[in-house]
Amino acid sequence: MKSVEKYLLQTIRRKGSIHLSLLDPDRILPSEAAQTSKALEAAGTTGIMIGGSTVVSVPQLDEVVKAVKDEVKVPVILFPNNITGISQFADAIWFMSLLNSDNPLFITGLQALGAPLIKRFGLETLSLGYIIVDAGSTAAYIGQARALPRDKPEIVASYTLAAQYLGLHFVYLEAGSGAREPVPLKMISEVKNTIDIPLVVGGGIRTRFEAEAVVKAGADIVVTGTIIEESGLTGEMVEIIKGILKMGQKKINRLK
Ligand code: 1GP
Repeated sequence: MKSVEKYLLQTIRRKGSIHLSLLDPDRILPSEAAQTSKALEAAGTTGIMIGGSTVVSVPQLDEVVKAVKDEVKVPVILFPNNITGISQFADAIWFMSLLNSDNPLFITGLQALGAPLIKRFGLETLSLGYIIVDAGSTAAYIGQARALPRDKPEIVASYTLAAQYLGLHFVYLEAGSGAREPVPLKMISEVKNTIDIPLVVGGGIRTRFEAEAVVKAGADIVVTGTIIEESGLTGEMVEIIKGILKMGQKKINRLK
């Protein structure tokens, strides 16, 4: 198995659940990204994801990735929304398919366009079935995602099981960056009870209470982005990481 994937799986096994930080290269200067990442690493984040719904400039993305790489030991993982989200300087890339898109471009098309470049750069790929739950989000609009009823968790669970059977290694339930509320807890637990591969949950998580609830419902990896931009590293961000690690530890204790 490749190294970033191994590290993520081992850390989930050791800590019960982990936090990944998302930085948008269009909204942060390289020096700020480096300092923020350093502080997030000290607070206990397991990795830095870099990506946004636009990525206006690839050179800017490269500068942010390089600056963060120079500052932290945790892996830097690209979270692309397009082929412009690929940087040769990262450790790995979420190689994702937007499973509930109505447009094949987002299911296999952009993947085919980006794959040769990823190979040329030698980037480690982390295969990911991506599902956008909230139809009102920017990500859903751009990715032409078909709305999934929030009160029908079994539909989302079927998509995630299909992802597992297709051989994808991770599944991501996305409420959308800055979403009013996180992915419904019932949906998370239904998915967790259906699949065996690690479950990533993100979008709209702004408090420790919400982060802990998401882990309790079954998330193995919790992603936050907006809260880092909004309040930097003050109080709540550190509390969110603490909460995720605390709930993870509880999971581990229960298994003993
Ligand atoms: C977005 O799930 C991530 O792709 C993070 O969402 O910005 O709402 O934390 P937030």
